[in-house]
Amino acid sequence: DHGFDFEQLLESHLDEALQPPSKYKVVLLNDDYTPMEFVIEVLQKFFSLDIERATQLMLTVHYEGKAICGEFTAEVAETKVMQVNRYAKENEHPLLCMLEKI
Ligand code: TYC
Repeated sequence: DHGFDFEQLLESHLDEALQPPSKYKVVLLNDDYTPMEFVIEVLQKFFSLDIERATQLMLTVHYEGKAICGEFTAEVAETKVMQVNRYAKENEHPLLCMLEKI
């Protein structure tokens, strides 16, 4: 019939609600100018890494070109990317952070 299928609509909404929220990787990119100390500071400040982990991750980016800082829900990931890129700009460094959908 041409009646609206409420049962199917309800079922699809319930299915959707059961899905885990989509996740994003936050990726940090290398450049030739940002001081290593500044990158370490950023990783401690915005990703709650201790100084050893922050240094290791900075060196991975430095030698490999990029590295994943963490996996977050869309909203948290977008906020971290904005915070890092704004903080780098404020301090006049070319450091860039990006989102990668998983
Ligand atoms: N390559 C930079 C340098 O030699 C350091 C650096 C590391 C820059 C990581 C950005 O995401 C970065 N000073």
